[in-house]
Amino acid sequence: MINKTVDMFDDDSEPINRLPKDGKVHYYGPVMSSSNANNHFKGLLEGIEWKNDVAVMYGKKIVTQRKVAWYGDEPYRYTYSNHTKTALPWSEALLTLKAIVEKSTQEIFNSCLLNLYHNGSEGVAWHSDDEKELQRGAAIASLSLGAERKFSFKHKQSKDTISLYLQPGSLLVMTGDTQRYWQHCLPPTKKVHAARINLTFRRMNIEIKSHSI
Ligand SMILES: [Mn+2]
Repeated sequence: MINKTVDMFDDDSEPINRLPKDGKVHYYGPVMSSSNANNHFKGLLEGIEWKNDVAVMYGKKIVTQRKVAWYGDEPYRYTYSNHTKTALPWSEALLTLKAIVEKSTQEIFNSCLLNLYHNGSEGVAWHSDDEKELQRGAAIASLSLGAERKFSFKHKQSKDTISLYLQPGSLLVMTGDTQRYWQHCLPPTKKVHAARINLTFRRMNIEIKSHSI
């Protein structure tokens, strides 16, 4: 554990902003007990409809080792890396986790993208969550379960880099201009041999939802 809890909150008992400029990243630390985090991790491993992710790199379609799933209030359609997904309806477990995240952040979310990283060899390259389906500037709340992993931000112009470690059961929230000015990544590492599940709660634009179901 890198950060002492006493240093994490300012006078309003809000977590401090981890970015020096052009956006806000608040790290809340764990928002549930470690046994709850562990139970949710095991439950999601079994209960989520995990699918291999498909990405297009250098014009080639590749299947990633990392698995993903997409849930929401409505069958929203979401496109990234030239691949479209339709949101599945919330499970009870996901609604429980959504309620915890909404209570901690005082924000409302209508969808959740889940990622399963089987071990440290799997990660995500530098990117911003700036897809057109997402409400611009809306909070994106990232709940981590399972193995602790390093998470990094890089400013698009200055290349300033900020890293932090995401503990099991912890919450990280990105708001404001963060996606516009910063990229983030989950760097692969040889040090981690266990799996991590990440849930990113988001706000989709309602008008883009699919009406087919
Ligand atoms: Mn992202």
